[in-house]
Amino acid sequence: MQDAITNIMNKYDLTGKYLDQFAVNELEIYFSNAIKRIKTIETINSKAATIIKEAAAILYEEQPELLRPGGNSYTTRRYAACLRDIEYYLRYTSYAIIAGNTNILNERVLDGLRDTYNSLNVPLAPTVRSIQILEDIIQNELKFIDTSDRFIISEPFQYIIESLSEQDI
Ligand SMILES: CCC1=C(C)/C(=C/C2=NC(=C\c3[nH]c(/C=C4\NC(=O)[C@H](C)[C@H]4CC)c(C)c3CCC(=O)O)/C(CCC(=O)O)=C2C)NC1=O
Repeated sequence: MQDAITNIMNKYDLTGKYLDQFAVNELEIYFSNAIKRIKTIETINSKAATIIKEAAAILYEEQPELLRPGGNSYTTRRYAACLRDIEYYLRYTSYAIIAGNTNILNERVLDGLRDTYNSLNVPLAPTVRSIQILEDIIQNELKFIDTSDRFIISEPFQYIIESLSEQDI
């Protein structure tokens, strides 16, 4: 697991260098929006259950066929699995947001996920959509104005979306 700080230190440790101006600039960026990162995870933590419910409601309103016979969320077992997956995405993005680094997503969420989904016929497009809906809900809760502040939130969600959307080679 890595965060913005260990990420920088690892690089400098590899070459045995002190933290120079370039490293300091990177660290300053991280610390300058730290309060916003904390605010974001506090919001996620206090509203997680509602956020997940709302995300699912929007997804199923847009794509009601998922809930019908033949749909991947049909049966309470699969419906519950889908909501649990949405919960995973919310929780792990909150870790990545406070870390200021997407490394944790590779290790804990994305490794092998596409293959698992493909083998279980979990459709990727509505999964990707659910992740975008989660981001939209959180952006809407926080209402940051600056693009760089909005990026704090979008970074991990877009990272997961890109990884799940990658074309097979
Ligand atoms: C922490 C990292 C992590 C992730 C991300 C994860 C995902 C994950 N989702 C799964 C299943 C599933 N995932 C879904 C999800 C959906 N179906 C839909 O219609 C929607 C599009 C979507 C919800 C948005 C469903 C329905 C299943 C059950 C599929 C089945 O067993 O038929 C499975 C197969 C094993 C299981 O059912 O538990 C995994 C591993 N597991 C993990 O440990």
